Amino acid sequence: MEYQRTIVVTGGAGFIGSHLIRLLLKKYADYRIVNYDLLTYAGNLGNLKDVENNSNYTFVKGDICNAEEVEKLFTVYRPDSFIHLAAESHVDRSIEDPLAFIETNIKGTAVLLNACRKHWGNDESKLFYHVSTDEVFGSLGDDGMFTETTAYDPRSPYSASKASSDHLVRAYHHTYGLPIKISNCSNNYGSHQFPEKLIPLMIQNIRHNKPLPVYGKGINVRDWLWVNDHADAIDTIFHKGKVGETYAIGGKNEIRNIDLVRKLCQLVDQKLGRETGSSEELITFVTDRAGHDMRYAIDPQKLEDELGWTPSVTFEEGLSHTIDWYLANSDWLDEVTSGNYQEYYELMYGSR
Ligand code: NAD
Ligand code: TDX
Repeated sequence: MEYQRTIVVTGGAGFIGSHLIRLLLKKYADYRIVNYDLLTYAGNLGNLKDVENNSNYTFVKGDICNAEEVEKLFTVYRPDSFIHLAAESHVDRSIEDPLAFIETNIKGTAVLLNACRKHWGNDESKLFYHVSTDEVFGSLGDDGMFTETTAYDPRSPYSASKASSDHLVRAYHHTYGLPIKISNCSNNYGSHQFPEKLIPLMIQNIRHNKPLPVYGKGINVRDWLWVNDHADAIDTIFHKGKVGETYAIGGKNEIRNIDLVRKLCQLVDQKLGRETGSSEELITFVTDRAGHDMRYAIDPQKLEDELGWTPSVTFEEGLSHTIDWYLANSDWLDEVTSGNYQEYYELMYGSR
């Protein structure tokens, strides 16, 4: 079959990547989607079981840091676009092991950019779409929101590595004319998220009546977006966004961590038929994250005004779907929290 486009999604076996691939396969029957993923602890092909036999979907196991493997990808599939999500994505891990983040997030992005530059030059029918985070902008006080023009001020090894990768992507556009787009999104939540991140970790611990570790006083604020709405925004920007531009993605949905954890306790209790809010007794305030950013908030006005994107669900709806998924897929949760996860948990929380 002649495909209209061949898109390589890097990190497609991860949380956001698997949702994006599902959306692209559903909407674009004439696209070939190549999922290029190293299957680290965060990658899980089980996230894509429902689409793995789709004729226009291919999985290739490979490392974005390996230039020879990336070259082979070009020889075999001749992609016209990359949507680049592969990364080390967890802030706490970046505090333990910063070099892994520099290797994957900076070098890996540079290897991909170099290959795209070599094969595409400045051909405007091609596209390198880089998926990034609002954490590159640093930390907000009580007021204000991040926009596309906010100055970079990354403060964790994770966000510094993502900021560096964003700069490289812009540098390849400016210097070599490589067609690029970048988006910076706020915190995502939804199904298939590895339970090192706040929401699935809390759901898993509530299920098992384990302590709920809230960092510091729990007053840090995050701005949450349902992962399917992020995938939809990426699709919108990929197709309608302007080359060379950046788009901020967020759902205008700020909440303090402690309020979110209490909400999760209430909802999970209700859904499990327990006394509502009884799990709040499990909340345990633990030593704060080093360098913990206080507040993130994204202003998505450019994306809404110029490209007509808006989130499809409220936080209440998204959170309810999300909890339902984890409770209905407790095997998934128990499987990904067996093995190495136990060591990770002990390292992060054992003596906290
Ligand atoms: P994730 O940790 O769930 O998935 C990362 C994926 O990348 C995994 O499948 C992993 O196997 C793969 N990977 C890691 N190293 C690789 C390598 N060297 N080569 C090939 N594949 C490799 O991450 P996520 O939460 O889905 O985030 C995806 C992207 O979106 C990241 O770039 C992240 O910075 C960005 N982002 C995430 C959020 C969020 O809230 N999760 C918000 C904004 C932006
Ligand atoms: O056990 C916990 N207790 C706790 O209080 C964990 C895991 C987190 N927290 C706090 C830290 C943060 O203030 O909850 C908040 C959310 O933490 P994470 O889920 O680790 O997300 P965050 O650090 O905000 O980063 C996320 O959003 C931006 C993603 O991990 C990044 O990949 C993304 O770029």
